[in-house]
Amino acid sequence: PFLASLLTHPVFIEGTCWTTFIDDTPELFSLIGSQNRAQKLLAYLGDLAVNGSSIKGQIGEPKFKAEIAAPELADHNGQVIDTSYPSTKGWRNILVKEGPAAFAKAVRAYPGTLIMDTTWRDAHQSLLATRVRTVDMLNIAKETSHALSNAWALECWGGATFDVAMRFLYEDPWDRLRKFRKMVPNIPFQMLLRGANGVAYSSLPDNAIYHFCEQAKRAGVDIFRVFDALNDVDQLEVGIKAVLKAGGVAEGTMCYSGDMLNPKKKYNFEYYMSLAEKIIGMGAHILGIKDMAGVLKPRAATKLIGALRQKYPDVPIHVHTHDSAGTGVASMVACAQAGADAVDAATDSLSGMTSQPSIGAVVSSLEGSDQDTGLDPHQLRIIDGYWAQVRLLYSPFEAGLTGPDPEVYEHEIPGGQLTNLIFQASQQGLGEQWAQTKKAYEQANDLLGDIVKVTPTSKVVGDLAQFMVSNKLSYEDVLAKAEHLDFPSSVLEFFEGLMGQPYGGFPEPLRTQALRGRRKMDKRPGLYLEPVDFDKVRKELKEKWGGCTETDVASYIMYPKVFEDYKKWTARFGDLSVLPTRYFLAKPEVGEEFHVELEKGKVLIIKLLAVGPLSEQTGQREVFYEMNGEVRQVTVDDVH
Ligand code: 3PY
Ligand code: ZN
Repeated sequence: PFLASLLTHPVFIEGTCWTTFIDDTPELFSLIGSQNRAQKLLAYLGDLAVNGSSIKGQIGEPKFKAEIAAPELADHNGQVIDTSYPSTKGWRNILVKEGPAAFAKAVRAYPGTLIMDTTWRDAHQSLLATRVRTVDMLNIAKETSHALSNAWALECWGGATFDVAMRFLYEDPWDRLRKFRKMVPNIPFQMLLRGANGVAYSSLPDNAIYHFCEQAKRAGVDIFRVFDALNDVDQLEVGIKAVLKAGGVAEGTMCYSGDMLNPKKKYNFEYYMSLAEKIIGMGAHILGIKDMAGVLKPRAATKLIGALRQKYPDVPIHVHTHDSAGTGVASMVACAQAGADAVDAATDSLSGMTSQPSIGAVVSSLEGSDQDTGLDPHQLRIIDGYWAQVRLLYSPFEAGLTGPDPEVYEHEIPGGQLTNLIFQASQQGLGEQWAQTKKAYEQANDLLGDIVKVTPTSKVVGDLAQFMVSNKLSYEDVLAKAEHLDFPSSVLEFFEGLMGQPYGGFPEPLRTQALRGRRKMDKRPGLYLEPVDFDKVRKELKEKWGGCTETDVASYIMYPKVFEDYKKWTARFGDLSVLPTRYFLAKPEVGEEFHVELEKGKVLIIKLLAVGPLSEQTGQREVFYEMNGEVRQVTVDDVH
């Protein structure tokens, strides 16, 4: 069947590019060896039944064990909406037909404020350690394509999701993106690109960024939010140019830090206005403002967005925030009223605190005003009913957030990192430790020169803060003992210039004392890096894994070790992205039946029958499953 499908496939007949054909048509390959896939799946299920979950960061089992069904979508009059097919209405139509400049013009001309829904990326990155799996988004994708058809975009890719998909969920991020695209053809997809770092934690050679953006555009990304963690315009420019070359919509973004209205703070109104001018000058289609910590208060938002709106009447403005302090809705409403074209929000059940503000709250706040979002709150609530259940399914990854933290105005910890640090502190017994970490973070930031903090520079500040807490070092101690301290490697990399140049320069003499003779780069790191030899990478991957696609090449260049581990895992257990999350994270009850759709029309009905006793000789156990009516046995090493 594989050969027949291949030989009759129109792209094959036309004889167009082979490598991208493989990337774009993975379903052909899934026809091979479903028997083999079932066996590998059984190996995973057996291991899970004996040894428990090996997913990093998981504590306990999901709270929610029932099946989660996609809800029936209906409009505010109760009229049922047919979701057997995705919607065909949406802003992506303009983009596809007329290109990025026409899209920018159309959204600028739209009288209301558009919403970007971040549920599929930043919301779960900020609340659930980025652990939400492809299948749980696909299961609500068609309904989402209808309910959010007037959305600016779905943010669904990039940032930490690329790394985490491979590293912890054993999923191919490109496969995720292609599947989303098929289910949601109408709403633009947005990704987060860390400028010259791509989706990695430090700079890559420029040609790697160009190659990555080309692949991402081809696989389904429409809008690229490009930022640099130090607002270093040279670093930003690499990303913006790569997006423009790939034909994507470039959302050139400035990261908002501090408090623009506080005269004692470093980043003032003039700083942002001048940065915006440079970003727009680079040819960005959209101006993004990224408030990664949620410190853009409503009054500052009104002043900044108002001034930008006046100065750049033709450039769409898109604002991102986090709700850490609890002021997210007020700030997004202020942005909308001051002239922003789009603001970010997340489905209610995955909103608030370190995530984005609630979509229901933002939409309702703007409803009926000149800034109406054109979204139906009723439909949004139906979609959220699904997410409320999914959140419980991911309860093993909850950080234990209990309420807003207005202290964020002091410590300025970005949303995603705040969750992470709270989680780490709670593992060590919260209380005193957490209060100290927050204080140390503030001091570490001052020591480093009050830098913009977002991946990867936020990690530098976080690492220095933890270093200070664990070594009981005060601000003054660090300055006095700098020449003798073994600073965390991320701090040294920052001082070397590997993350770009901070505004106002590096703090001296701390930089020189910490580096002790290590190199100091004073230009963007990409200028010091050898370009990637793509043919060499392709050859290496082919030799090692018997074949490779162009997106494998991109994954490997971004994360060589993570990619290799992912390949080893899938060689052992197969592609588990199809396994429902409940059975990916925990074993079923004995006798509980569940279904796995290996590929369209190929469903396995599975039941755990028994876990056998431990063999003293081999240290193994036999696990018995029923698969489509046949008893299957798997031998598993008991690692306890
Ligand atoms: C990322 O880079 O992953 C971020 O979400 C930054 O805010
Ligand atoms: Zn964010």
